[in-house]
Amino acid sequence: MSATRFSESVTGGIRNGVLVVTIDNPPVNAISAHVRQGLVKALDHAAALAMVVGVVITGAGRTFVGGADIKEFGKLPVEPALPEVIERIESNSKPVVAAINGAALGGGCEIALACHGRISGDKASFGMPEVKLGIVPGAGGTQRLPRLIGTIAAIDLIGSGRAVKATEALSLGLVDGLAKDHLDAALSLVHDLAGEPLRRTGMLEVPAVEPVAVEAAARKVLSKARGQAAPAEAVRLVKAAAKVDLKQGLADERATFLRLRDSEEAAALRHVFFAERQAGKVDKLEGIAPRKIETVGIVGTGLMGAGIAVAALTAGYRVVGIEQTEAAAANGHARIAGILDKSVQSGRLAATLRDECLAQLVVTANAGELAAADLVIEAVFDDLTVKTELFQRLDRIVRPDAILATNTSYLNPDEIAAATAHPERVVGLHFFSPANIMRLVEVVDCKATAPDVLATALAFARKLGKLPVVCGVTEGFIGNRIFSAYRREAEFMVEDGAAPHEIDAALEAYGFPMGIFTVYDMAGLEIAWARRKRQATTRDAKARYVEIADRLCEAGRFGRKTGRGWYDYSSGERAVDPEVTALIEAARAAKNIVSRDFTSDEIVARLLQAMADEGAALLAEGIAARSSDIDLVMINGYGFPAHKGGPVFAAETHKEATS
Ligand code: 3H9
Repeated sequence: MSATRFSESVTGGIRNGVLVVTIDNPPVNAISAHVRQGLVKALDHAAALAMVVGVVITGAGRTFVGGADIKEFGKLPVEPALPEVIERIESNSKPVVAAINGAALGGGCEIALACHGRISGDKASFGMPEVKLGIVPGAGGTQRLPRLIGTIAAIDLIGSGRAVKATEALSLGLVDGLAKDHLDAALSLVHDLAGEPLRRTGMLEVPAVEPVAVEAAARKVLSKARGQAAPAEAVRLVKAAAKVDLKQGLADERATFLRLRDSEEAAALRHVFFAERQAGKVDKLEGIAPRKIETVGIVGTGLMGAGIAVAALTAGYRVVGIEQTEAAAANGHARIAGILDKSVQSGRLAATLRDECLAQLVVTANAGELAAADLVIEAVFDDLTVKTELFQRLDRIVRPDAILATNTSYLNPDEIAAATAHPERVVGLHFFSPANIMRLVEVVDCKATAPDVLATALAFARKLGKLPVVCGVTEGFIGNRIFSAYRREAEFMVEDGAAPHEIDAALEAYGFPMGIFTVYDMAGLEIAWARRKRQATTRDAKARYVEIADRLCEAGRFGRKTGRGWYDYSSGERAVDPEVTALIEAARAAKNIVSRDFTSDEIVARLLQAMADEGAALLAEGIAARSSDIDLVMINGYGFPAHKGGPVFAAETHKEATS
């Protein structure tokens, strides 16, 4: 098959009377201008050759087409636009079949939808993740997908942005066939279709469905939208596909796409998209190979240790859990098995995989079993003596090339490392609870951590499906340092006149799932109180200190679990408590503070600025490598709304908008 080059990224060759067009635009075959130009030229070429009966479109490498080229957003448009290319495909007089080798996402899925037939390879996946970028599909997805798979399934896929694997795509009717050799199957489908009336997706009727079922599907998707515009717009467009003709539906979709593409929300989510791809990249690790990890030791199988164990087991590692007694080990085993069972019940894990995980798990009181571990993670009580003594013991048990990781939240891992014989093999892996669910891991690059140890920790976190962010040593690392600044500012505002429920309401309206005082009450107030008491003697006496939280703790108000904290929970719901209001007023009076009102906008602006200022300090100290890492930590570990881009990004945009 001799190849014809249609553009720098699109080539074609004739096989068995069919023009096989390959999109080769690494790394993900995004639909850059030259891809669009190449596809049109390829269709022209096929039309001009009488011997060609039809066209197959496929992708080179692991991806079919990863969607529109996001890097082109915000630049001057280059002809032809994707909707024109898609219209060319759908109206082509010779059959066009997609041979989908890998991910067909966004515009990639829209190309497949416009074809007259779709054959999926077994590694293919399909999705319209546009809402995750703050936009809606802009090349016919909202109009063609419901015609093919029905309104309800289309609302689910487009409104949530979730991707489906080949088998689910087949059962939904998104593809016509699933074949190991998808290219061969696509070639024969072209021959079957040649000369027959072509099934053009845009010409199909949307299957009729009960309106109540449509509303239920819409509600389900929108309940997770947290105030974002794109999911609601996507649902509106999909619903409209059943009511208006294709032309009108496409025009509405395009106008909505262009409007949202230029919105602040979309800019924020694009920032997050590229931030995630940058995270965990460390210049000094260029060319450094990670060590091989097969067996992971986890010391302490409480809530945190058990969560880490589940994350490691489901990623395919063998896990050795260590407890102090056999009875505690049995409990730890049961805790881990319980989390795995829950994952099976919620459909996140196949039952067979749970059994495979359990076969890879040992929990024992015999620390000697750690001799087999390549990496040991401690998840024991956060106390320096406990952790240093443990690491000294581990030093004598584990192999010389094994890595030791601490999951401390607040202690100084350099001090833990310094107590060991080989500080260069110590690294921090700060997981967030529940560790099997939360995506964020702060990977702490300690003073003596060897480069290949850091590279291994990063590779391990990625293999767990986590988002690793590298961070230097500082009290509380990136997340808790920013969180402390955020909490401090919120307490300053309470002292100055804002009520806790006003601050929470402003934060929740902004997009946080919970306001900071509600989070406090959920987590419990006593641990932070104990820390404040420990730090009391070393605190800067001149720095402003708000005592209200201490007063709450002294009154036994430790949060939700005691029924009272910043709020009262005696009715089962959070309620403003006059006792807390009186306590706050007394604290203001003691400092002669004249209380004043705060608007929601001012509350949010001050909290964003406090976080951004602390972020700037972390960058200046070299603790964080880039401001986008700070944004990711707060989004993935502390509920900061992704569609605002993270605190540093948001403070900047907020400043620009108000200046
Ligand atoms: C759209 O299609 C709108 C249309 O409806 C309408 C248009 C009119 N563009 O994730 P990875 C880069 S919106 C540009 O690590 P993986 C990425 O930045 C689009 N660049 O790979 C990274 O660069 P670098 C809808 C992109 O193998 C590199 O590729 N589509 C794009 O783990 C590797 O990325 C989506 O939202 C892009 N579209 O996963 C899909 N995608 O190496 C977004 C990636 O310089 N993409 N890059 O850091 C993905 O979900 C994953 O990249 C994918 C591969 C699953 C494809």
